[in-house]
Amino acid sequence: MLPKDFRGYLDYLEKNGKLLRVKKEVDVKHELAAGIRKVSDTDGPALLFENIRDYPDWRVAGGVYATRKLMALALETEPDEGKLLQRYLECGEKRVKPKLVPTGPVKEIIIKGEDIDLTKLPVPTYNAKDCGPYICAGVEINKHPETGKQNVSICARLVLGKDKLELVAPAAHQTALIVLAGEERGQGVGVATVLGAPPELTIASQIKAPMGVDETEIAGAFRGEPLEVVKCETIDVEVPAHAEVIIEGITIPGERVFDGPFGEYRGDYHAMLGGGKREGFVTKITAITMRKDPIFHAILTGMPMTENHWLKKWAMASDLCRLASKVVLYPEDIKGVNVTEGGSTCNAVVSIHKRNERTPRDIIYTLLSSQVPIWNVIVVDEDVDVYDHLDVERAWATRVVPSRDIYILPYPPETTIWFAKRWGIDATMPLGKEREFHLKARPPGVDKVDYV
Ligand SMILES: [Mn+2]
Repeated sequence: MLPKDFRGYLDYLEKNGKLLRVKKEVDVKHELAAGIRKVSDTDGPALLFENIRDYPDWRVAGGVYATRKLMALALETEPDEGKLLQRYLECGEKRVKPKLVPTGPVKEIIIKGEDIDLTKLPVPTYNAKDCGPYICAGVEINKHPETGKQNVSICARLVLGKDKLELVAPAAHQTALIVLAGEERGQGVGVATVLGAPPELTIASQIKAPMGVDETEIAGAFRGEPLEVVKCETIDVEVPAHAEVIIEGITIPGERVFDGPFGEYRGDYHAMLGGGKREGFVTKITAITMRKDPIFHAILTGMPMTENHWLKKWAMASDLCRLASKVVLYPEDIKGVNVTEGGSTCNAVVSIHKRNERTPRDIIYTLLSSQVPIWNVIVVDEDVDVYDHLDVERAWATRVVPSRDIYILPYPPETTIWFAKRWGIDATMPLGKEREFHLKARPPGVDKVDYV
């Protein structure tokens, strides 16, 4: 079982040779992010920055989930695509309720009222054109004002001043629905931002569980025992007792801010409303609680692959696998699902055992119409390895008749370009006699060659 707290987890990474302590002084503006970018591109290790310019009391961890191997350590499995997906498929269905404890290390320091000052936190500015410092590794926990059910997600949060944070929650996301449900009643909604969360909570936050499911229960499933939680000081939310920092805040009903540019997971600065700007909610910070020698957590996004993409990859693939399984008569006909690394988590490949010609179309429409934010789906036959980019490309290069096999979903009226990018490719072989012409040509007996 993994250590209970984030710093214990960093020690565990160090013991496994996957953590580098950085003694060199770095600036929160661009320099932290540059280090995380480098290890994201060179297969690790994770970084613990111990010397942050102007923030002597802080350390900053980054790149903690920046590679497949680091993800495998956090998920307690091997860095094998199939095994990683299997962990998500299993744990995503299980629920282990959190355990409320009276207090925990995250309450060692409690800051309230006039003493709250977000500028005292080492919040990084990441990509070159970003408009300001963003908290990106915060796991956001809030409660639906009607049902009282908690929701867990990760939202980008631009620092707007000493005691104000933006909350970026796109309209269709559960967090936005919860904030809007509060506004309908004229109420703010309490939002806790967890920094240095136990790994299983960060991982579980990326699963698109149905509205009303508290993802701290999925975190418990990944952990194999309940997540220990404490009550917040100023809002009705329960947060991990062993986190590094909790920022408590309340949304201000009706108040909005436009942010951007911000380097997003698609690898560009485009915001959802276009023009490089997007609308976000605003929260007033009501308390900050933290450990005595706190570790700030930074997560980089931008060009794939970063930890943002790794954290989403199998969470999304497992959600898509469940959806695709419902399209076919035999769930085992879904042979593989991959959210591809070059696609910035916008593209998926699904391999199937095809029994009739309409199944690829049905899978394409189902997945593209779901809550999982993907733009393109390629369906391939079971002889294609969804994790092998060469194999997938060969399938769509050789098995597709464009006028027949490309599906473009209609552009919904009165929407942004975001929702227009929905299309799919049926790259499966036609059933029947033609099939033999498309089989992979290989000489027999390659496995018996013993002279080389
Ligand atoms: Mn949710």
